Formats: sequence, C-alpha cells, structure tokens
Amino acid sequence: MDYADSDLATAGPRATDMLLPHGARGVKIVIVGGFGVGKTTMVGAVSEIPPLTTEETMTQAGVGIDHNPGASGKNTTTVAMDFGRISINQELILYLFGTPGQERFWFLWNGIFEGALGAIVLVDTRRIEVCFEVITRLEDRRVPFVVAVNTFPEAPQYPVDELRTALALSESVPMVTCDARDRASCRDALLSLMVYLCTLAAQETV
Ligand SMILES: Nc1nc2c(ncn2[C@@H]2O[C@H](COP(=O)(O)OP(=O)(O)OP(=O)(O)O)[C@@H](O)[C@H]2O)c(=O)[nH]1
Ligand SMILES: [Mg+2]
Repeated sequence: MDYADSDLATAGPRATDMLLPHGARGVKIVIVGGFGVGKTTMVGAVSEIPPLTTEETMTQAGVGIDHNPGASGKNTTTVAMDFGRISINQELILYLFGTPGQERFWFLWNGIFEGALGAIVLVDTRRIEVCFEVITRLEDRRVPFVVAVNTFPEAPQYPVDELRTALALSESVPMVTCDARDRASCRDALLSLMVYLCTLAAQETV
C-alpha cells in the first residue's frame, strides 16, 4: 500500500482522539476512602465519559478477609481503581481516580496517589475510623485533600465541627457534605477541592 497517498498517514491524530484538547491542562484527582463509602458511585456520577471500573462480585471466598456489605445490597467491590474525567472548562480537565476500599488492595493507593494534585476523602459517618489511615497516607505524600461526608440516609448526622474534631482536622481543611449519586453534588465537592488547591497555591507564591 502506498502510505504517501493515505489520508491516515498525513492527517495526524483526530482532535477527538487526543487525550487533552490543545491548550488544556490535565489534573489528577483521587477519590479515596474506606470500603463502600461511595467512591465508585461518585466517579460514575460526575464523569463525562463512561467510567472505567474494576468491579468484581464479592463471594464466600472473601468471608473473614474482606469487608462485608451487610444488608446494603452492594455485592461488588473495586479491585483496582475507577477512572473518569470531567472538564471544568476548556483549559482544565480533571482525571478522577477512585481507589479500592478493601484493605487487601490498599497497597495500590500509593501508586494511585502518584502525581495527584489533590484528593477527596469520602466519609461514611458509620465508619469514621477508616479515615485516619486515609488521611495519614495523604499527609505522608503531601497530597492536599478536602473531606466530603457522603450522606447515606441511615447514617448518623453530626455537626461539621464535631466531625472535624473527631478527625483531628485543622480548620483550613474544607469539609463538605455530598450525595455521591448526584452529579451536581459531586461537582460541588470537586469545586471545593479546586478552590482549596488555588488557595494553597496562592499562599505558596506569597
Ligand atoms: N443512599 C445512598 N447510597 C449510596 C450513596 N453513595 C453510594 N451509595 C450506594 O452505596 C453503595 C456503595 O457504593 P460504591 O460506590 O460501590 O462504594 P465504593 O466506596 O466504591 O466501594 P469499594 O470500592 O468496594 O470500597 C452502592 O450500592 C451505592 O449505590 C449515597 O450517597 N446515598
Ligand atoms: Mg469502588
């Protein structure tokens, strides 16, 4: 075949196939939290592309090893990561990475945190204790984060100040509530992270 005459040889990549539109900046954001807090739900709710998920069915083989969903109706769990994308505007595109929640996959977190500009720590108020390990790992890696309380209807509700104290968070770390199933709510949580990152960046340049 004569490639010199081929459209494919001369046209280059199509704009729609390119990872980033010309002039745009991609930013890596991680959604992290314990088992079943709604990470996969959040990535799927807010992503403008069909999300990449790595869900596997939980079976009897995991009894005594994995967290059990109990009566929640959740029967799958993330075994590697979730991936989605949302364009804030023409210049800023967020690449969203959801972490696995089962502890035997936590070794993957450090790789997923690599190069992340910021993170959302998703919290279920029924299991706040998981957040300590999550927050420690983010602090060790110097990844700034906001805390988003996913408001499950059956979960107890606490005033933000009480949660802040329970999590030993400084006043500067933003805390928001969200519904991980709701696109607008997830977008708002991401925007609060973006605003926080801009504030931190401005402080560094002073
Ligand atoms: N009522 C309610 N249910 C939710 C909410 N967020 C998630 N869920 C449900 O709770 C379950 C947990 O969702 P996942 O998104 O799989 O949680 P995850 O954190 O990704 O779980 P792992 O990856 O297994 O750690 C799903 O059945 C969701 O439909 C919420 O805000 N409210
Ligand atoms: Mg998941």
